[in-house]
Amino acid sequence: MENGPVINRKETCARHPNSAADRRRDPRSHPVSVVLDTDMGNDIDDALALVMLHSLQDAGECEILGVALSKDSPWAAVYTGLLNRFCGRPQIPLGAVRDGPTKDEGKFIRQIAETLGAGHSTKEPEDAVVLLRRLLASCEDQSVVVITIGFLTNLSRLMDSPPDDISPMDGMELFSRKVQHVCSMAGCFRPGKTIGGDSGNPEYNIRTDISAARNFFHRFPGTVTFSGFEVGASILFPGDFIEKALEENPCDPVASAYASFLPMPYDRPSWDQSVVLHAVRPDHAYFDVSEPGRVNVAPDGRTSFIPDGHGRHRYLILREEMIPVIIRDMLALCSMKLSAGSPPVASDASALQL
Ligand SMILES: [Ca+2]
Repeated sequence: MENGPVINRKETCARHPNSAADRRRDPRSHPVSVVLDTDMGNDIDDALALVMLHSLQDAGECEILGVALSKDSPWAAVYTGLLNRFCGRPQIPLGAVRDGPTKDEGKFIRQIAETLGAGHSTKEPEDAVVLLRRLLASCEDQSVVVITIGFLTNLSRLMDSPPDDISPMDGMELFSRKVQHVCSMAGCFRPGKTIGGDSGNPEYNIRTDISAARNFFHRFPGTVTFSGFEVGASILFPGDFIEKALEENPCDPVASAYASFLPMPYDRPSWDQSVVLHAVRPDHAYFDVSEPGRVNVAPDGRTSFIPDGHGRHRYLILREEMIPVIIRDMLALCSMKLSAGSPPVASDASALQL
């Protein structure tokens, strides 16, 4: 894994002021600077979301500054490094949670990494909070969009981090100063409804680390757009697309992971892909956006939205007629990589090591 310093990030960000107005004028000239925080390995949508970010970067619409992992398995970093290499960007810095939730290996991160020749590395990935501090410290103010598609463990710890050699700012100041916007797949905002098939339990990304979610969402003073459970649950990624991708390239690490996650063929909700689409393409109007307000995370992890004209939170609203448009664009982005990546081979295993 590449853990070296991010060189000249300030210059890069300075060239791309990255404001919403700039992007409206020419989105390709002002790519969105993205930091992704993911629980890679718990569900397959994280892998597809990261593939889409790579395609959006190919199209000049974003730049992936780094990826923080909230799943506490060493295979999460191994698999993510494999995916990044497959997509042509092995140099993307990775950071891993320490003593985090969900330590199991899940159903694809170890299996696919081993099958495709990416062995377990003896080199421990950088701490996710250190990576996040380093990335943010090197960027211009209000230039970063953070996309979180897992638990809030890393972001909560980042906010609580003290000044250090990386930055004289504590985590709260650093995050508030550098981050323009947070887009989060978390919570449930379907009035009067419970989470499908979950008997009204709190949404997974919240309930897996409730204290982190409460700490981050209640204290972060910046703007957050939530993509609730109900949004991605209504957008089904078609399993037949994966079957075709596997026919073209049996070594595709994402299609292979999809087939390893559940018995094929199956369609899967697009929770994490949805928030990526909105974060990088907010002007495409894939979704409606709620009025401003405040999201409250109850001690049991249930989320509620309190309208407030001065609030910094909003949530996405899915109109049924947009579902085919979203699926079309999601597949177009996935197609750029799933049938065109460079297949890793066992003889090249050393290049896949972290
Ligand atoms: Ca996820």
